[in-house]
Amino acid sequence: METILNEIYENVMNGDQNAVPAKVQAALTAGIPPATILNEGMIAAMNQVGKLFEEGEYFVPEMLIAARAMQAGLAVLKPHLALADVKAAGRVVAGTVKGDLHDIGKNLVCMLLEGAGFEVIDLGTDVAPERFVDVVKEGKADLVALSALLTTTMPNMKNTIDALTTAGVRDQARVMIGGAPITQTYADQIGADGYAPDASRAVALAKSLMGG
Ligand code: B12
Repeated sequence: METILNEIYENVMNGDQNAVPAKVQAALTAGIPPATILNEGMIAAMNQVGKLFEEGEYFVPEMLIAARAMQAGLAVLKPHLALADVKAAGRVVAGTVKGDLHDIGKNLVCMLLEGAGFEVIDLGTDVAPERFVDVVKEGKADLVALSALLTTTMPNMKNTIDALTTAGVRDQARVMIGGAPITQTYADQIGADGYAPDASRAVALAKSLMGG
């Protein structure tokens, strides 16, 4: 088990887009739990990539190819993260806020929410506040899930909440936020309804915000 997880870790770090899906499949076949593959193989590798970037050893291209390798692996993992036959638990509109292109964490949150029975409208990355407002106005979402990975784009979470308030629809949906630089303190500061540090706790949070 250790060996194959180490291989996944190395392959994500090195951005080996061809090796990662095959290794993830091999790990699943070997009976390693999907959450272990995700956390100990893939997310651990992305954290190391971030560290190397900070230390000046990796540059944007290396981050990008590591991200692509991770996404290739996630595609294999996805059906195994989702639970079958669960009924809709609520409707979520999700997106990475304006100015921010990071989507791996947001995609994972969406995958696990879907797996838990939520209906998810994923607006993608670089999403302007007005686009979230439109979906809420149309009555298509009970929850708004905002992701930000950059300290410079975090204020767009507050801008989105403010836009919901200005549009008079703030009370129609609960807002949950997350992403590496986000904290509970920040969530409280900007008037979000909840924060979660990872995708599985995002699901628990979403359920509790739905009153479940
Ligand atoms: C991959 C990556 C990239 C890729 C993104 C590809 C993609 N498709 O996403 C690329 C190469 C494009 C990129 C670009 C940049 N990046 Co970058 N990137 C990363 C890296 C290495 C990994 C991020 C990641 O995917 N992590 C894995 C996922 C699973 O974790 P996660 O996103 O945190 O999500 C989890 C939780 O946070 C939570 N969560 C996430 N969203 C939500 C939402 C809700 C509602 C909830 C409840 C929970 C939740 O659940 C998730 C699953 O557990 C991080 C380093 C790091 N440690 O974060 C740097 C990092 C975020 N990047 C950084 C920087 C500086 C940049 C650039 C500015 C670099 C540049 N000079 O151009 C650009 C900005 C581009 C832009 N406008 O967005 C810095 C940010 C520093 C800062 N303080 O702001 C970091 C921290 C690297 C570093 N250590 O310096 N990056």
